[in-house]
Amino acid sequence: MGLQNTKHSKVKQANILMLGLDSAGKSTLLYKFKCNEVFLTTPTIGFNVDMIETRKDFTMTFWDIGGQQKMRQAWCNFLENADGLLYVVDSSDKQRLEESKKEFVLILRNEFIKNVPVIVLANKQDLPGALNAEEITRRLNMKKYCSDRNWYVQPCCALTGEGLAEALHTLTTFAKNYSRSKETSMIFKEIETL
Ligand code: G3D
Ligand code: MG
Repeated sequence: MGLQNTKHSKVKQANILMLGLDSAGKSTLLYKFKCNEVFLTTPTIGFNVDMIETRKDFTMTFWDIGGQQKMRQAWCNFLENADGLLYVVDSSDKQRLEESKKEFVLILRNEFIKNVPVIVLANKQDLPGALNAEEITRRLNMKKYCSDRNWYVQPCCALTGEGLAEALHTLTTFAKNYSRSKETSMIFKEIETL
């Protein structure tokens, strides 16, 4: 009976965590998702939260967490209820890509985020010398570090909005599937305790 119910239940909400080094473009992306406009951003102290309906009856809550060195220690506090991770990279900042990878790998190793789907946004594609999605995939070693989950690397530009519709579409699909499987496994656990 319980299982039959899950088959028909609809996942309506997902929590999406936005992480990445400071200045990668997280807050600009969030504004663009929400309003399709470019806002002047100031470095995020703490975090921003916004809810966006990406499909009919499906809302995603985006948590945009500050990426400065001090804030990174607090990233792990936000991982527990995430249904998706949006990791933002400044594709033109080759100097800090290794640092970004180091932080990314640290998050992926966290038990709370095990199996949670990942979209990497290879942002700032408009800037000269920006690395393309294939190169970002290779440099972050996605195949190795994300082998236990759904993942995708989307090239984009937060200023023009290029690539953002595709990113939201893929993220919605991944997050819905993840939330559904989480719900099913919770129901199995409940049945086991009966
Ligand atoms: P963060 O929230 O990850 O720290 P922000 O990053 O969203 O505050 O963006 C940092 C700077 O990068 C901002 O410029 C913003 O306009 C710029 N930026 C964000 N996305 C893009 C992009 O796709 N292309 C280009 N060229 N710039 C982008 P300022 O000058 O305000 O620091
Ligand atoms: Mg910010």
